[in-house]
Amino acid sequence: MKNQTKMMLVVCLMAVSTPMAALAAAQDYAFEAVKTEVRNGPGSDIAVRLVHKPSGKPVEDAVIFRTRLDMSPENMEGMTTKIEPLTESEPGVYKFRADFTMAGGWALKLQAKVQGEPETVQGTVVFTAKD
Ligand SMILES: [Cu+2]
Repeated sequence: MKNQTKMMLVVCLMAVSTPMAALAAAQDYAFEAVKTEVRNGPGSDIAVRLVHKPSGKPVEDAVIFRTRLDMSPENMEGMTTKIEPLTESEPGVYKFRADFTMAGGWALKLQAKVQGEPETVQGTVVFTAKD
């Protein structure tokens, strides 16, 4: 009787936790700015760190397949600029070269594939371009 109760509990927990786990997976990762304040102007280097939140560890070898840099933090969502990826400088740190055209807040929106994670990992990192 006791074992059966335990079994039921395990089955119930699995039923409850499985969809949650699937949802949580991509959210277990966060992009953050290495340095929030960056130089305004063309050819400005910026860097983001990809972190696995539960372990706090940097995530290496992620494939960042889509980026968009726009001024949505300043209510200028339509104002975008060119950004090109540079090589991963240290494990989990991804560098880019951006052509900032205005001082102020810029949002870098990223989509990435992480090894062992079937879902697309998404993130937004806000930088402040200063003259
Ligand atoms: Cu602007």
